[in-house]
Amino acid sequence: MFPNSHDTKMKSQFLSTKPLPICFCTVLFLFHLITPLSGDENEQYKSCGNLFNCGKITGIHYPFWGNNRPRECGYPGLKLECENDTTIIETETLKYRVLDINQDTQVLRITRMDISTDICGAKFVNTILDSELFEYASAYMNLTFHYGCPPPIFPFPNQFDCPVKGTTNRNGYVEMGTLLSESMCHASLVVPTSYNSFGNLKGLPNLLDLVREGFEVRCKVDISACRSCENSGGRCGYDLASNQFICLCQNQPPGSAVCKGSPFLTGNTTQPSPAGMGSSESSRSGAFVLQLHIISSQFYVGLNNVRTN
Ligand SMILES: *[C@@H]1O[C@H](CO)[C@@H](O)[C@H](O)[C@H]1NC(C)=O
Ligand SMILES: *[C@@H]1O[C@H](CO)[C@@H](O)[C@H](O)[C@H]1NC(C)=O
Ligand SMILES: CC(=O)N[C@H]1CO[C@H](CO)[C@@H](O)[C@@H]1O
Repeated sequence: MFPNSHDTKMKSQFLSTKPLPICFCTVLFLFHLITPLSGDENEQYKSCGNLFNCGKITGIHYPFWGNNRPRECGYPGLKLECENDTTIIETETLKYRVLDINQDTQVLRITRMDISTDICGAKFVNTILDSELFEYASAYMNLTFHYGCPPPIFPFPNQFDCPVKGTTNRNGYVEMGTLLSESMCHASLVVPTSYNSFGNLKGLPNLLDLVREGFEVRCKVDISACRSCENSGGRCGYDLASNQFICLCQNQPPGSAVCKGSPFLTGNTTQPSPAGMGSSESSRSGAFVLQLHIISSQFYVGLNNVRTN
């Protein structure tokens, strides 16, 4: 098996010890990598992996937070609440019922809580979007609700009756569009409705039903950095101290735009429980060590052949 020459035998024994230190170092290096960092560094990573679920709205993540998603997991102002399986988002002046969220397009269908719950419980404020956070996502049409109006001279469609503080007039009615002229009524408010659903209705629509169908807004918060972060295996968070997005990586200190990939992880974004993670990773690193063994023994054999020839 070994060459006869005493001389070459000694050489090969000398060479055979060479690949060993490489393997040893690799094992130490891998051991270090698969040992999780201790402490709170992964706390935010963990909690920002929670999804917001409420009634029919499920799987919601950055830039939204709320419920089991702490404040540092979403953009300020995009807090979602859950009440009786109803998702609610609140702005400075109004609460909105969230009917649908499409996280791919960042489009939300919302409706004012106040008027869609109780027409007489409406706050007399116009519906004005926070232009930093939202823009209209599709064509819409304003409806103007008038409250505390004098009795109409002729019957009016979409009339309603509500007591209003400060006047004995209880008549109310809904007008399409935004009223530009002075109204005879005590108060009025403007509510957007989806133009599409408006067009689909035949005859005189129940305008309050239109209000309940909501309107579409697009969240303007830029999530491109978040997408890159998630594609590198990270989770999206928000640094409340510096007021900016941060990429959270498992077992890595925050601060980089994307997570550092390790050569034996074939970068998939879904990372289950830390336990599952560890076991799959150690089996992968085991395979890697084995591969290295094969490579180094091939290297040894090759080298030996060169020497013996
Ligand atoms: C949730 O249900 C409770 C009890 O039925 C009720 O008092 C409350 O107004 C409801 N909230 C919403 C947002 O519907
Ligand atoms: C709807 O009403 C709002 C608030 O009164 C106004 O700012 C907006 O321009 C109106 N939009 C349309 C399409 O009339
Ligand atoms: C093994 C595995 O989980 N593969 C997934 C990696 O991620 C892509 C999408 O990003 C999935 O399509 C694969 O199934």
